[in-house]
Amino acid sequence: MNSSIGADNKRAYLELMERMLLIRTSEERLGRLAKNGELPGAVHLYIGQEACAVGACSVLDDRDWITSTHRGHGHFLAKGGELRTMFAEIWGKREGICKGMGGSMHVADFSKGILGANGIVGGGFGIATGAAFGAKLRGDGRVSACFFGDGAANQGTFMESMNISSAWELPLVLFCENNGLSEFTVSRTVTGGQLVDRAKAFMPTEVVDGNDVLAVQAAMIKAVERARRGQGPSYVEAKTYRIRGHLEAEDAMLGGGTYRTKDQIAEWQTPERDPISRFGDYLREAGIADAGEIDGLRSQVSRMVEDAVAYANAGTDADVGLAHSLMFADQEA
Ligand SMILES: Cc1ncc(C[n+]2csc(CCOP(=O)(O)OP(=O)(O)O)c2C)c(N)n1
Repeated sequence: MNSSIGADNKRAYLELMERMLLIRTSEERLGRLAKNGELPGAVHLYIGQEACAVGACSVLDDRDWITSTHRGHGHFLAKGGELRTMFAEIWGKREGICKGMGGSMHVADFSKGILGANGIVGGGFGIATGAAFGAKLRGDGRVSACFFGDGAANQGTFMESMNISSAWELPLVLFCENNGLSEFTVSRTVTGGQLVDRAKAFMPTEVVDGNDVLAVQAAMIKAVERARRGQGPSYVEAKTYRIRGHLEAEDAMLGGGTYRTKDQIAEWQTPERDPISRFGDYLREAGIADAGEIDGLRSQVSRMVEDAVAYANAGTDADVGLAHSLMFADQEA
């Protein structure tokens, strides 16, 4: 693994592990609940891509902005969003981070710099670029990071954001999670050339193993430092894979059709490729943490997830009347 924070910094390493486990465990729980019909609406799970959000967000602080995607739970948790209120949001409860009005695809917490998951593919480009422009105008040193998928890179707004962020030297990091899939389509069947080549025309680029949390972190450190120095945007592309379907109702939606084989999925589920098990191996082999400590994190995270399920179940259904009063920033709930 590519180590960038120094093996002596044990706490920082364990935090990376804890965050990835939190995302994995909470998403597996959501998957089971969705299967049992116990969640309102659809969920798009992030399982397999945890090292991207966690590695990237470990370099950002609360003041920095992120924009996310339809697959946004991992970004929300990696940036410091609270699990309980995220679950309550997914459950459609008033206790939710957006009062239950947004649901899974719109989890947001501005106090943590989380400008929101987004059901519009490519919708984050303009928002993240605008946040970066605001940071530049104010000179407040904030950085804006835009998470997007390889499918979103085929939206025109990708080009528009690269252009203006480059021309105006905005503190922006364009972070592409290239999992090779776009909804139910294999991306290469609808994508010309290499995505990184599009970005090279505008800014420094780096392509990393997106299942190696330390490699992601190392690339992000360079991109964020450059942005903070006022030198403009960077593009980071993390090669990864989505283990679950596009959404949890996928099998029913596809009606027996498929766009990938079980063997293709299994190729990414090996201990050497899975972002969590390989980081666990690294921690043990480097003498940073033993198996007992990692198991301790697993138990701690499982308790947090069960607590969040109970919190969300005990919540009150969203007040639909709020739909008319939450449109503008100066309106009170
Ligand atoms: C503007 C827009 N067009 C189409 C869709 C339907 N849609 C949902 S996800 C998706 C593909 C997204 O691909 P990618 O960005 O690679 O995300 P991933 O497949 O990794 O989740 C599409 C076309 C949408 N949500 N928004």
